Amino acid sequence: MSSVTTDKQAAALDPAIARAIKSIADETPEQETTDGFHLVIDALKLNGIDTIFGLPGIPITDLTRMAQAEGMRVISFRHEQHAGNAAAAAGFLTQKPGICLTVSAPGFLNGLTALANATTNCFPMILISGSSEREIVDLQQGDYEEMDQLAIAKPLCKAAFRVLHAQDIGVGIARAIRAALSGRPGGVYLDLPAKLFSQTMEAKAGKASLIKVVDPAPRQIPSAESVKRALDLLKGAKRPLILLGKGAAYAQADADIRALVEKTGIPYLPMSMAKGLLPDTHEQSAAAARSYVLQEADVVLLVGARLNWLLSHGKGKTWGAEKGPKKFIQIDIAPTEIDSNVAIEAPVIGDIGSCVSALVAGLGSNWAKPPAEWTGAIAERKDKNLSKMAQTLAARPSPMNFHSALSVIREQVRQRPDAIFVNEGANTLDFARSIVDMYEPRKRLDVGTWGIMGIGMGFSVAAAVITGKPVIAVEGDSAFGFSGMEVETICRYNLPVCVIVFNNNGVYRGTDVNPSGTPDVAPTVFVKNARYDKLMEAFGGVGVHATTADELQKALAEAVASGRPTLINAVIDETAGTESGRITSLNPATAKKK
Ligand code: ADP
Ligand code: TPW
Repeated sequence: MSSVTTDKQAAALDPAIARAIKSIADETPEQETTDGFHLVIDALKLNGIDTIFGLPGIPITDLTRMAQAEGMRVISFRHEQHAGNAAAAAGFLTQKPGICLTVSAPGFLNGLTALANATTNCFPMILISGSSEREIVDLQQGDYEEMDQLAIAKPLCKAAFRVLHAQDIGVGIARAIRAALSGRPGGVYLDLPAKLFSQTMEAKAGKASLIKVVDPAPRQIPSAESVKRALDLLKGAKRPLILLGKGAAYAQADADIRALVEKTGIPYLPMSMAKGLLPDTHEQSAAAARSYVLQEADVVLLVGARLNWLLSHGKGKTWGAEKGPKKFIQIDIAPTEIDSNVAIEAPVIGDIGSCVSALVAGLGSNWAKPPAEWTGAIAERKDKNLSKMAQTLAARPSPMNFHSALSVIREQVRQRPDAIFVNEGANTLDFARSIVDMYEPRKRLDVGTWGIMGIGMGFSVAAAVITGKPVIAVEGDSAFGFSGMEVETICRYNLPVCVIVFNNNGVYRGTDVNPSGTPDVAPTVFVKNARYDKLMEAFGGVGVHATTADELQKALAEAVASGRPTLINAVIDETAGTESGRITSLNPATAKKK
């Protein structure tokens, strides 16, 4: 328990804070007291949270200083959205809520996109923002950075709380942790008005007011009937398929999932952030025959994956609708997810670990693996597609295209399967997802459910800070621009992050022309031949300008081996991409033409 009267701590602080602390202490000389600042820090530490991602300013600058003095890791960003994204990624990787700390109104709003995105992705995080005085905000009297933050945050996250009294900080943080982690994980907003931080209370009572959250994500055992229903359906399938989503990656039930796949012998498809739960080179992976298995499967077992737009809502041509309806089994912790898009024949509600192990236990010794006709047909398509892909990857065009650049990165990831792979862009994302194999769980972080640009540097910082492993961030040049300034953060903390910018001079491509003839360039076009590598050099990192696959390979290998912050400006043919990558059909103009 920290206390405002501890001399050692006071000495570690800025002299101004130390003076303030001393004056508070002088007022109550006999009693050891604590304050709002320390209660927040102690409550987080009590719950095993040792890292804060944030950006200082009134009223939380001192909180970041004190947290550091109290032994917490404080990672300070250049923009709150990236601190928020880092917190979300930390939540996904660790099953502990990632903490993002911001100032009021504008800082809060900057963090809010990340909070909403975390909630959409089912990642646990807590956005803690300082806020103005309630009395002034509620009467709209124009306080410094006035905003009713709690009201604004509420519809965009899983839960939102405000703490007004120091003695309630323990409860506030406990509720935030529980809300973020229990059931379907998500983002939580915690509003801490400036006045709260300087409130004092007796240290012993303060300590007693804190709560160590017990079992914040309790196992949720599926009902025996639901497991039986699912197994019966799976047993009767002629062309079964398992679909693994990022919920399965989050759940850290890796051994159970592997057992389910291998004992059933059922082919599986990983969604992008579930890649590596089993190595992408696994013989049961049907990723290289994706369209075939989605169309042909008769029974599909979804494990922590939603039938949202990323899976064409479970219907239509992608799912071979003309060949008759499919039957779905869905494992999810959120009962209301079931039937959200199509009828689910066999819902299995519970945590993935419990559900999957119950299914495995129910397989019995005489489980019949899927018919060879099905697995053989998949293998045939896979072989054909993989050998076609191998040919494309072997080509060395000049300038580089997405494939030749990614073939080099694919090889590096094969050599360092423990590296974290961060990925955003349109073509850069779509091609990397299918070309770069992942070998270990939770090594791929990307644009997620929204397909949002701007996660790149925040996710990279979190991945490096949390795991200490090399990070390889493969970024479209547009995508990189959303968080590019955080290369300074990467340099400041000397993180082992290698950013590779696929520079094709624009959004999707660099070839659009302004049809009007006025001097402005087209909306999708950037400054040609930009040198993103110089940005990393500006902060003391390594910048490399790579125009060939060999140059890219050498620079990447050096970056991974040295662990030095590196940015490789990989020059990609500006004609190589397609509009919106693989989701061209979602563009209104394209859709109308169809
Ligand atoms: P993807 O985009 O990879 O298809 P989604 O984000 O759509 O994955 O789906 C993840 C699903 O996993 C969500 O419906 C969520 O409720 C579920 N989920 C998350 N964690 C768990 C867990 N521990 N146990 C069961 N389901 C979970
Ligand atoms: C927050 C819309 C989707 S993909 C993309 C944008 C702007 C960039 C594509 O160009 P990039 O990649 O990165 O150069 P590439 O490989 O095709 O050359 N704002 C937000 N999120 C999204 N998704 C967009 C805009 C978009």
